Amino acid sequence: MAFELPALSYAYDALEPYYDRETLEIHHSKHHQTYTTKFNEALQAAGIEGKSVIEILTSLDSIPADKRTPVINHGGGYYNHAFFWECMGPNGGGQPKGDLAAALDQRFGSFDAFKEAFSAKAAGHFGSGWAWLVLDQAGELQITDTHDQVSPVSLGHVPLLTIDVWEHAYYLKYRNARPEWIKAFFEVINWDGVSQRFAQAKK
Ligand code: MN3
Repeated sequence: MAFELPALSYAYDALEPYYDRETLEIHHSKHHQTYTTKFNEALQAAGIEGKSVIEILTSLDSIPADKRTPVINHGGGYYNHAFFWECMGPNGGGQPKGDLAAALDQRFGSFDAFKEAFSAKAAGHFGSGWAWLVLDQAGELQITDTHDQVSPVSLGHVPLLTIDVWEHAYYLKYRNARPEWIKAFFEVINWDGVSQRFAQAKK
């Protein structure tokens, strides 16, 4: 059973003006579709079937070395983008509430301090990649970044929030101004979803 491009839970123009319709449509229907197609090709080449994407990304060592890189690149691209879409929503922005808000305050000092640190990680990432809020193997909140399409699940981390900082994610609207894209991203974060993942991971 081949992987399929996951549908968005909102319309292509639902995140305007922060994330413009044209960028979102191309990002989802072209970029994410290509990762999905090439992920299926990579799995076929490696003789992998019947596994979930999480199972695949957490057992990369079991893939023959000469077949592994396309699975990392396209499997990560498939998973990271599906995760990224869930991090945004039309009624997003603002600040988290409840346990997640308390945990961010405890770990980073305040929501504003978290926002500053996450934004700095995303802005400072060299080249293509992602910035993440994760729970590490010790269950601690960490701000991390990954290169290209490496996924935190392959590192034993539980992802809670991510921003795509590949140029394809923002160049049409924000051109080279990655910090403007990061600022806009905070206006569309679906904090309810982040809180649900945090609660689930803490169980
Ligand atoms: Mn992307």
